[in-house]
Amino acid sequence: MAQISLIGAPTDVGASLAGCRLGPGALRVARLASGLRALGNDVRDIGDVAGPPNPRREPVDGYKHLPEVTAWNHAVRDAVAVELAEGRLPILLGGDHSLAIGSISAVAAHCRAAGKKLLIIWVDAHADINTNEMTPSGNIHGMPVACLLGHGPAELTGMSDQVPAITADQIHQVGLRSVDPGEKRFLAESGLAVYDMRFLDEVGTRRAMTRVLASVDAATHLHLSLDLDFVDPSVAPGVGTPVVGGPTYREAHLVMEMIADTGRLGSLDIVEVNTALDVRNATAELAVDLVESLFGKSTLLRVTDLANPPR
Ligand code: HAR
Ligand code: MN
Ligand code: MN
Ligand code: MN
Repeated sequence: MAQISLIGAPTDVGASLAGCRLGPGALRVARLASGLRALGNDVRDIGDVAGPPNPRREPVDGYKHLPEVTAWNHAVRDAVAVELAEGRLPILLGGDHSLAIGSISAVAAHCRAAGKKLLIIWVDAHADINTNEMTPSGNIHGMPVACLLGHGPAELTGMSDQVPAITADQIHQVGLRSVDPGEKRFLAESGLAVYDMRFLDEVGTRRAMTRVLASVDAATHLHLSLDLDFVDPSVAPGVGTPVVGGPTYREAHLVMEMIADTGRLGSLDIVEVNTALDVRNATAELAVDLVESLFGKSTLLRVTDLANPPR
């Protein structure tokens, strides 16, 4: 059981298409809070943080909406830091994936202060490791991993208590199938652990996740950054940048279930749910289903339930 805080960040300033600014509302309508409460968690919804509207301008120096992305990330960073300091487990409701800069910057600072070992599982169709020189779009939701590793504008790389906020060995990426040419080079050079779709196909989701989670121990704080475009678009249509060839409903659930089994989840981002492109809120409902599995929902009693079986 966890003390969970929901933090909404209704913005799409980092994305190409408008619409994921409605993500927090869609996740609430899909009953995220009550789903988590039904699993025995204490859930506090702190509401939405505030930030500037989407100016819909062209990129400047390779960055679209840098001042606006910076403002939203400051708000997210501060809100996540407050909840972590109170011993709670923050769930960021995005919003686009650029918000992971603020959220993970807060988590990284918290882990250093608390002497915890941080491992980030970045579950996504995309690598999100572009820089302003490599980006094909200028969209900052394609850049958060680079910023967290210290490659980006000072406004975004300097959001934690140190630069870089994290090192490459602290992040494992799962589900990638759309990686830009510059990103491929960057990934190879940085030595970041990538479990792409081919790897998941050849090795299988279970064995891949066993490797992803191999270093997790009692001192580990796991942060899951869950971009809903990770899941195949036939299951998750409500995302701004869908890519065919993703995990099925069940494969995505197994990823969540195996993370749940570690008992080490400390923070979570749920991002890129675009209601304007969704079908009857299916992608928000999928997100809630996945999060329930992430917090231990299972078909059968688990070993950990047996000491205290539910009635
Ligand atoms: N790689 C492309 C770009 O940088 C597309 C990035 C899309 N990003 C997200 N988040 N939806 O993963 O523009
Ligand atoms: Mn992403
Ligand atoms: Mn993505
Ligand atoms: Mn449901």
